[in-house]
Amino acid sequence: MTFEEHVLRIELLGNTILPNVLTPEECDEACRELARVVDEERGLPGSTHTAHGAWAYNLMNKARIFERIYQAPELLRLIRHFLGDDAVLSGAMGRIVLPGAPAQGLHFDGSLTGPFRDSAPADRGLRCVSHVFGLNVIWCLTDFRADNGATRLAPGSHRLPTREIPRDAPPPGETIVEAPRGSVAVFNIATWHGQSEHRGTEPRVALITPWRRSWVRAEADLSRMVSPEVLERAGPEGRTIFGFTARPPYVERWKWDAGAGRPRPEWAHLERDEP
Ligand SMILES: O=C(O)CCC(=O)C(=O)O
Repeated sequence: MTFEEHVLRIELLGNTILPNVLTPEECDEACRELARVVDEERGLPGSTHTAHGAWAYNLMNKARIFERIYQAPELLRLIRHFLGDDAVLSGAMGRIVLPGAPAQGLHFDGSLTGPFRDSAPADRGLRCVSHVFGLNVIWCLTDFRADNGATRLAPGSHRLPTREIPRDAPPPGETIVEAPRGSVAVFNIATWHGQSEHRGTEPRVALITPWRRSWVRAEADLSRMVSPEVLERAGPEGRTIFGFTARPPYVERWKWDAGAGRPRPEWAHLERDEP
């Protein structure tokens, strides 16, 4: 599929799938490292481990393989087409879904921190869907199949301003992402989606790395979490990817270097929040 076809799919359906973004060896390595992180964090106070699986967060700091999440040129091109060259990584998560896990309820993203938070009475319960505010990105580290907890999507739902999702039956046209490992599913965060029931026998493993426009609040402030070595390896784009350049100034504007997301060198003594 060409770049233009992926763009059209995201515009019309709300989603697309990029094949072969990771090699089988990279998928194996990412699965191993994610299992290690999950094991290390199991049992920590507040950890997300349940009988049905686990989440892990802030992965760019936890193994070199996870730095691949912002190093795939075809994915970055698509993200920046919809969200701008200053798009910000909004989370660097991993998720293991175990056999037997029930389906996750359909939902849309951005309702906690982002543009679809229900707040003002004057909104009359509607969300703004005229533009793309964010894209969710799901990296299939194992094959995604209809029976193993793959992500289900309601194509076209990204265009609906309503905040209500019908619960009595699957929405018409609901699809399940069926894709070989190494593929990446990209969808508008306004799309109704959720992980499907896992009726298979092996864990379903994914990285989940949403992106936001620079002026939309991210799910996590990665600029305060990224480790200095990881930031250094991300090169000149790193400060944009991790959201430094999206920061509002915390000193007077004329003392602020917007391109770096910190006070100008003359005002470096005012600097705060460096990782
Ligand atoms: O794990 C999945 O398939 C879906 C995860 C999800 O719904 C989300 O990241 O919002």
